[in-house]
Amino acid sequence: MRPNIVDQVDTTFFIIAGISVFFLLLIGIIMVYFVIKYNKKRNPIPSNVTGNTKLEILWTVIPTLLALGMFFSGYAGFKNMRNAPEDSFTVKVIGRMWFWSFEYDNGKKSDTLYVPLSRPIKMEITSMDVNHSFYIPSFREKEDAIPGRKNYLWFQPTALGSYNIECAEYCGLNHSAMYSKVVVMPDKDFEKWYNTPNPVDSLNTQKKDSTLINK
Ligand SMILES: [Cu+2]
Repeated sequence: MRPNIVDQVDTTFFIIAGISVFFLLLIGIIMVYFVIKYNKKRNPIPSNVTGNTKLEILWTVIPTLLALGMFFSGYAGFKNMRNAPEDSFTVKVIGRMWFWSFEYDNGKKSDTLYVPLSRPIKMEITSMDVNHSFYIPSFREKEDAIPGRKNYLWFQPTALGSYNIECAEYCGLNHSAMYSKVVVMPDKDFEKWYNTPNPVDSLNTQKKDSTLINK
């Protein structure tokens, strides 16, 4: 069983945020204390400090270990996120100005990402025009959609429902309206949807809509 990507991303976030807040307080408080303790009035003749080897080793080694810890925590999540399990259900994700579309192995297409609850979902991400970024905040996943290149992400749905998809890379006029949804369905409902032929091209309708917005 693979570790949960959401947990991995959140853990890394809290480790980094926790260390940052700790040092913000530690350094801030010590700084204020020293400003008061060593002000000119109390120390008319400043002492001549030339160096402290022990202290310098300490403030090199500790931050190095902390930074390595942050890196490995982030890298573990990154590696998991980019390597989909073998038995994943694959969907092609295509970014265009300014909407997302999804293509399935059986030729099914949609402008909403429908997925079954029980399968890991592998996304093959590309773009037809400019750079976009495929972002699902609830799943803590984001990946660039680049013309002529395939990028990969995967996720394991854990709850039924509908989650926002956004474009996270400025891609022109209607970038801010480049939204879609992931809909996690019960397996049976998904089977039914998957095996129903496409309705009269829903993508064409959406293309017309986005042309209207541009006028
Ligand atoms: Cu975009």
